[in-house]
Amino acid sequence: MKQPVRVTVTGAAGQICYSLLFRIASGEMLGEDQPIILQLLEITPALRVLDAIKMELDDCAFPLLRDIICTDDAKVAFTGADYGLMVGAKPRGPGMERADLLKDNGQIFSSIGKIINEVASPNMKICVVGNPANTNAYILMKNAPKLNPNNISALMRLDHNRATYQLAEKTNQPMHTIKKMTIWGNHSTTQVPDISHCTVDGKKATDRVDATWANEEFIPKVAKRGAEVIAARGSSSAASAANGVINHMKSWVLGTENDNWVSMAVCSDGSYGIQPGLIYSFPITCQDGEWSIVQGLENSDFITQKMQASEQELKDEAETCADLC
Ligand code: NAX
Repeated sequence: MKQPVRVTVTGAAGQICYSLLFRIASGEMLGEDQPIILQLLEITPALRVLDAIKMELDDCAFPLLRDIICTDDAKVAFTGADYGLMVGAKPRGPGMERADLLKDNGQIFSSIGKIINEVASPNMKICVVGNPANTNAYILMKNAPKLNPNNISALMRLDHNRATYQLAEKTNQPMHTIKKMTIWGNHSTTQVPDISHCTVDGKKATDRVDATWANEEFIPKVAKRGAEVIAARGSSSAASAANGVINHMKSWVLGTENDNWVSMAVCSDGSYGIQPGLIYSFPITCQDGEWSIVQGLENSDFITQKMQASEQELKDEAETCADLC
């Protein structure tokens, strides 16, 4: 049996975590041979609810779960952590745009970044979920200079999975036959779901669907799916977001399939002309715990313009939160 790893999860008493924690503890994220210690962070008023979640985790008798630490002290939560899942933040409510959240949530990520810089291992792998996820990851990165920037990512896998479902439904093919889906950019309505390089059952997706559907229906449907769920549910996506986190971390740690890639927001190295240092979503392959941006894809002018618009939004968000960085 491997040595246990420490997984820190913030916002642990919230909606997403009510699904996420149980799936981590069951071994779905890091593998069925990987024992886990959960280090759960919440704000003080939510500690009572967090206790109840601990009781339920205990009552599952998960064989891999070695310990659960519940705390409102971020220093305790991040000490010794191997993985950090940053879910804790205010969720977007009905009629609220992500930009509205920037001020409140940016503050959380700036103070958590400073604490991580002080107590965490520079090798801790981080996935930021709390919105606006890319810019929160950017703020965290700027406040934690000891951390390797390549270990800081933001969640785009929910968008990637939403896009995969839409294409599978349109082509009437099973989900596993869809490969090489890409989401470029920001986790916002400027994101660029792109089927240009996709295959469906080994054939080019662009031969199976027409460009009007891809450009005028598919892109806005995926980009606005979060708002559609909020309108129907009264609160933001939870179980599907938790599933995205599980998929994101599993791909990163255990690797991607040979003939496929995933979408992750990572620190740009200038690939595809995107400003270095922005946390931008690219097509990504992973091996031995390291990610690489898929290189050499030819993008149409239509997609390139949209990629640049999403990049501009991230530049603007970075500008807005300059005082937090
Ligand atoms: P909830 O409000 O149910 O849970 C958030 C939890 O975070 C609460 O329990 C709250 O007490 C806690 N919290 C607040 N400040 C904290 C702090 N400083 N330290 C630790 N914990 C803190 O929201 P939930 O539905 O779980 O969503 C969490 C975040 O994920 C939101 O920002 C939401 O917008 C974002 N999402 C991101 C998605 C993505 O794909 N990147 C999709 C789903 C979701 O919209």
